[in-house]
Amino acid sequence: MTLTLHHCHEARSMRSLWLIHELGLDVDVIVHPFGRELRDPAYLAVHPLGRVPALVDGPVTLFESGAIAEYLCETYGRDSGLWRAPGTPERAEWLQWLHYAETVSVHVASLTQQILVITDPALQSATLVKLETRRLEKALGVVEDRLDGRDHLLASGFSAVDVGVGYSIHIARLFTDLAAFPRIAAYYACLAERPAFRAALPAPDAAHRIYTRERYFEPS
Ligand SMILES: N[C@@H](CCC(=O)N[C@@H](CS)C(=O)NCC(=O)O)C(=O)O
Repeated sequence: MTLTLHHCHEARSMRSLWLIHELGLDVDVIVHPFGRELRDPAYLAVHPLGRVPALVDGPVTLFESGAIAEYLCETYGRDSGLWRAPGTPERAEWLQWLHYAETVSVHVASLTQQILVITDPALQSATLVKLETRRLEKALGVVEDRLDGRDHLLASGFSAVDVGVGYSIHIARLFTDLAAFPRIAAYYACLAERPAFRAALPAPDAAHRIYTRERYFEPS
């Protein structure tokens, strides 16, 4: 069965796409422009809020990137090394870090909205940008601490949680300087070399990219 993934370039659906590539699964990717088109009634029948990702696997339609990661690992990745099964020693940590990815992403999403989606400077809030940047940096600090003495979030090595959090870092680095997080910077550099990560990136000349600049903050 071929999966169908509803995707916007470098949106949270990149998590699902990267994981699908790590698992070596076939996928039809439907790329949506990031905007009003997502509210098309046909797409609202797939995702009731008109957001991405949404995954269709035969009779199963799923939204929420964390749920999609659990579903893909449980359904297709039991022997992939990316999953930690219930009852195994790292299961609780695996769940925690899989969903911690969203704790990082909510701040990135808020910054995306303030800086890229709200285009009228009169409507942007410098206070909110400062606050969300600080909250993002706090959330990254937890990952930085976790990487003390480890190459990956779990002691046993690369898993789906590195895909989830790795995607969050991929976008977070557009809004804050990873130089302040040397372990994260080294971790991200390794993740970014993975063929599955690279396969999930848009082509440089792709239409409908959300992020077109190298960074959206002033380097200090
Ligand atoms: N918690 C959800 C968040 C989904 C979400 O908000 N996706 C964003 C892209 S990163 C989206 O589709 N935004 C479109 C919009 O809000 O109009 C998940 O992890 O799947």
